[in-house]
Amino acid sequence: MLLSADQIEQYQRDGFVYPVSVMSTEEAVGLRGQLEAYEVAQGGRIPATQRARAFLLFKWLDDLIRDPRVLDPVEQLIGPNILCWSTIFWIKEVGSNSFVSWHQDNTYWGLSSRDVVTAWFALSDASVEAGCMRVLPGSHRGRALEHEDTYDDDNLLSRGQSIKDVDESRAVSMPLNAGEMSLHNYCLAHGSGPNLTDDRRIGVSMHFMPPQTRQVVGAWDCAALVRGEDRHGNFALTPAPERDFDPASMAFHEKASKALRDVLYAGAERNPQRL
Ligand SMILES: O=C(O)CCC(=O)C(=O)O
Repeated sequence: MLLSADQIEQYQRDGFVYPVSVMSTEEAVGLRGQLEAYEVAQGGRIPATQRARAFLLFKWLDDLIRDPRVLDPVEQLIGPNILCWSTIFWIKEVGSNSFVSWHQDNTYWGLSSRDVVTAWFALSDASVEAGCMRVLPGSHRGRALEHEDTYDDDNLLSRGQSIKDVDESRAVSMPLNAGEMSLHNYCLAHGSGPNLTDDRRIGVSMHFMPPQTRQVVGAWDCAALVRGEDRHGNFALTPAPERDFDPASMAFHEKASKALRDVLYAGAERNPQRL
């Protein structure tokens, strides 16, 4: 579904737009089922080392980052040539205290562009009670806010990075039903509270950027070319898995995950290996 002119204007002004319908609840439940079947088969929750860049591991996730229902609205925001830099699973278990502190992703990702879009796709209902994402409208247009690393055990972020002073009275919640996504600029301040429901809250974020973007922190980085062409060559292009745990893309995932950790933990005092 394409964004309306009003939605595009809202994204530019406020830094986010939601809900954007991607697929039916049934189809999203099917994707959740594939993730959970894998968890059952390997005897536990998805390991931290497979939270990021798992489009190199799961065919269904590689299909999702290339799905026109995801990319058509993204193209309206950043143009026809699109790289997917990473994906991250965000899972809040029932009864856990998992949360995401207020943060701006451009502070940690080492990317040169301000035009990076996060599509956060709901694999389960992400209601206010389930701890859906909250955003601070317009914060993507200002300066980078000061963060501190907290390393809080319940924080799903790599180093528990947290913006020091946030005026929460200005925050907007972005509840989603399974099968919907939100789109936000990665410079936007965002976070989320714990899941108070009796179902897991499962989302996957997909990070899209124009190919002229450069990695300015890491020595080597990679991305999937998901639409159009890349005339810049700033990122090694990732292979697309032909099936789940395709050996070629699995080997690439190992290298790609290490490169991501090198960027996310650059200058950090600790590395709690959350990704
Ligand atoms: O899943 C959440 O609640 C937060 C996700 C997030 O921080 C992100 O997608 O950048």
